[in-house]
Amino acid sequence: MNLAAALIYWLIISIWVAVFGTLLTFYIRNPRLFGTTRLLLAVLAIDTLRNIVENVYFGVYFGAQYGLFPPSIVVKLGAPYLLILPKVVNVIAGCVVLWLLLLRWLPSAVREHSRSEQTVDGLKTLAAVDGLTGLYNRRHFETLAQAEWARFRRYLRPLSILMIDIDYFKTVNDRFGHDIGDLALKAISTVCNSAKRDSDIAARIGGEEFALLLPEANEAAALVVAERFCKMVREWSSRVQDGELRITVSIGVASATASMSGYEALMKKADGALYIAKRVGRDRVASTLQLMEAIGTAAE
Ligand code: GH3
Ligand code: MG
Ligand code: MG
Repeated sequence: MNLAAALIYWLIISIWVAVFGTLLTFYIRNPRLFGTTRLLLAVLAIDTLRNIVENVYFGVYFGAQYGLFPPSIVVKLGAPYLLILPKVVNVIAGCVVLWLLLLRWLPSAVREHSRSEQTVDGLKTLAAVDGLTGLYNRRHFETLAQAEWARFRRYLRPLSILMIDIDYFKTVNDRFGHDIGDLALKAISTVCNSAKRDSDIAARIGGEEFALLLPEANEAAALVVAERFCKMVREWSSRVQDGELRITVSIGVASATASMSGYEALMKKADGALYIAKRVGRDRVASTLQLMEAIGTAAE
């Protein structure tokens, strides 16, 4: 029975050595994988060593008492000043473990967590934004448009869209070069941001195509925004390259109606209006409302 008690110490030692060895092997093979877990491993290593020291001490002591080792060891290790040694080691290890956990691991774990949250935010922004203009890209615009469409369906609040296309942009690139073309794209994105309210959603949805989604705006209000947009582009264009670079935009405007199947139908209707604006001369705004009014006037 006593021998069994002595052997238990050695069993505990072998378990701890196995745990410690496995952790060390994992760490040596994948050191970069661990992050702040390294500090937790250090804590575990210290605790393991403390356990091994204590159990080796008492393993040898009781082993000698029950005939596993020479009896002289009992006298040596049984000396009171030595018996206290494993306990002192315990206290020191406990203090180091607490210091590591509270003052090193906890702050760096918090730091690592907020860093990874920032990385995720950065990646999300990168996936949603167009690199050249900083406006939303088409994919993200459609996600937001879908949400606005759902709001429109539920509360039947006004919702309008502007489809904006730069006129003869290919010629601009051909005449002035791609860099000036890019400059014009950035200028249009600035106009997008200036012309819109905070709750409006602006995006670059194609090469030289932009969209502005206007929640809480009916077609008449959207037409006002569109006209202002055209004017701002003209004004910008007259200020650059001594007025040589003539940049204008055509804009198609449409508003959501209950009979539409989804935001795609709204975009399609605005695309139709944009097509009309292009056909009748560019540098202008067109909407189905205007078209209906024109037809009405012609019929009178
Ligand atoms: P329209 O008035 O009928 O719209 O004529 P357009 O020339 O504007 O239209 P088209 O579709 O023929 O040409 C679009 C041009 O936009 C062609 C392409 O070179 C240019 N473009 C697309 N993306 C970029 C870009 O990122 N930078 C620059 N500089 N040009 C671009
Ligand atoms: Mg186009
Ligand atoms: Mg164009």
